[in-house]
Amino acid sequence: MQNDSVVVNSWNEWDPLEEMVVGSADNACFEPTEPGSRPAVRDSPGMPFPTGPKSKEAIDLANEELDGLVRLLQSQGVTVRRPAPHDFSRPLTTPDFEVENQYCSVCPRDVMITLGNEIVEATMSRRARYFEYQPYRKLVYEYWNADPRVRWTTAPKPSMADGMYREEFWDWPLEQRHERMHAFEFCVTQDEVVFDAADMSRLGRDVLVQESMTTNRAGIRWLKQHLEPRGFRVHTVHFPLDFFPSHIDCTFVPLRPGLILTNPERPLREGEEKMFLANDWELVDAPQPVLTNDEMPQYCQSSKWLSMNVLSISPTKVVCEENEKPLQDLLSGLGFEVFTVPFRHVFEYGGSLHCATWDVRRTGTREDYFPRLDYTPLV
Ligand code: DAV
Repeated sequence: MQNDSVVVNSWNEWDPLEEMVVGSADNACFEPTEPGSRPAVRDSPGMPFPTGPKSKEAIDLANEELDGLVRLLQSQGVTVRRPAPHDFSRPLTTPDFEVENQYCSVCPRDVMITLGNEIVEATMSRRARYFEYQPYRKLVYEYWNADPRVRWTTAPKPSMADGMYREEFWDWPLEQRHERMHAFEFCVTQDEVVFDAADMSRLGRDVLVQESMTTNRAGIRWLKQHLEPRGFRVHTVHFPLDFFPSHIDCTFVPLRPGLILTNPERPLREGEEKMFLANDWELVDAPQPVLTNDEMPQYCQSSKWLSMNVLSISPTKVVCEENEKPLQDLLSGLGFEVFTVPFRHVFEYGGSLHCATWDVRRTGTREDYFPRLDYTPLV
C-alpha cells in the first residue's frame, strides 16, 4: 500500500484489489416471508418455505466455499476481513413492523458499498435485513478511526411499515407483468427512500443504479443528491424483461474499462445503451449458465444468472464459479486470467462471488471512462 493511499479507496469494480470483506454463513437463517419477499421452495409450489436457522450442514458447506475464496484472495495478496458474529435468529420489533428472524451475513455487497473514500450503508428494502449493517460496524469503525480521510454515511432508514409495500405485486400474473414491464413498479412503493447497495455498479466517476424490487426512485434520488456534489454522475438503468429485478450484479457486470458482461435475457431499456456505445464500451453477452433455473439449489431465491456474478481481482484477473466452463472460456478469450472456486453451496444465501464480497480498497483513483456524455444533474 502506498503511504498516501486512503484506507478506504475503491472507485470501480476492477482496479487491483487490496482489501476485501468476504461474507460468512455463521448463524444464517432462512429469509422470512414478508411484504418485500415471498421465498418459495424451488419446484415445490405450495410447500411452506422453512423458517428459522439453517442447518449446520448447509452452513458448514457454504462456509467451506467462502473460506476457499478467502484463501484464493490471500494467495493473490489481498487482505481479507470477515463480518463479526451476529445472532440472526433474534426476532425484530420496531415501531413499524415485526419479523420473526433476520437473515445472514453472506452477502455484504447487498448492504455496504465503497464509493471512493466513502463507505455508504444502504437503507435496505426488507425487514429481515434492517439491521444487517451490524456485522460490519466493527470494521467500519476500524477504518474510520484509522484514517481521517475515510467518510462514512448511513442512508436514512425507511419505515418498512406495511404501507411501504405493494403486496399485490407478488400475485400479478405473467401477462400483467409483461404489460407493466416499462412502468418499473415493483413490491416497494415510491414514498420512502429505499435501496440495496447491490443495485449499484461503480465505473469511476459514473455510478449505475438499477431501478428494482429493492431500489426505488426515491432511493435513486437520494443517491444522486448525495453523490453528485461529490463529483459522481449517477445513471439510472432498467432491464424491462427482468420481472423480478434485484441487484445489478447478475445482469450488467463491468469487467475492465470498456467492457461489460451483459445478460442475454435482460437487455437494457432501449436508449440506455447509448452512453456505453458513445464512449466505446463493448457489451458482451454471457453464455447460458451451466445450471437451468430448475437445477438451482432448492432454497435459492436467485436465478441461474448467479453464473455471471464474477469477482474481479484486477483488470486482468477474474474469479468465476468452478463449474461455469462456458463463461470461463469466454473470459479467457477476452484476455482474462480466470481463477475458479467451487461456490454452489453459497447460492442458497442469495449470491455468488460478487455478492459475497465488499471491496474496501483497490488501487487507483477516480477516472472518467465516459468523456462523451450528456448528463443532467439533479440540481
Ligand atoms: O438474477 O437472480 C440475484 C442477485 C442476488 N443478490 C438474480 C439476482
